[in-house]
Amino acid sequence: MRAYYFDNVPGDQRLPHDSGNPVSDEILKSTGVLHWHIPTSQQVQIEAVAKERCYKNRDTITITKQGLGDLYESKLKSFYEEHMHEDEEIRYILEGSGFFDVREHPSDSWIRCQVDAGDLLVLPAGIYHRFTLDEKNMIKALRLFKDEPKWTPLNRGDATDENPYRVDYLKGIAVN
Ligand code: KMT
Ligand code: NI
Repeated sequence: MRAYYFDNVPGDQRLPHDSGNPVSDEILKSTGVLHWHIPTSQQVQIEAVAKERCYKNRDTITITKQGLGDLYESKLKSFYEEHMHEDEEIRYILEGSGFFDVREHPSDSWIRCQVDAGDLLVLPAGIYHRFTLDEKNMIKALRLFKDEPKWTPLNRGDATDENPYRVDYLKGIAVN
């Protein structure tokens, strides 16, 4: 997985938008984002991570025009709206590629995480983020979750800024 600062240039969200400034693992770690690379030929290794981190449930999502049908445009739009969740967002990429953008605090810069098959990405509860396909327009991912899925995206705004999971997230990164 490669991470870099988003260039903030207006235009197609599917383009790389690479500012040329890489984001080190240390910086990424300070945001609470975790990542591993587990080749899809060794997918059984996911079980160890799932067990250790208590990921009990899972499903797969295929984001293509065909896979999502009538929901395609609306889903893509909502994935790219800045939001947070009250639980971790855990994705293991099985095929294809895409970009997860996470907000750095307090700079408010976007960090773009470019994911490919074999990347396992964990976004902590409370982090502001968004997702887009890239120009290849295809990603298939395993979505893991701890208990019942808490999918509800809470879009950024004054009320969400005060959400207890957001407040806890900010407290957690302050001590890192
Ligand atoms: C999400 O929550 O943003 C998604 O499930 C889309 C990305 S999954 C590769
Ligand atoms: Ni999300």
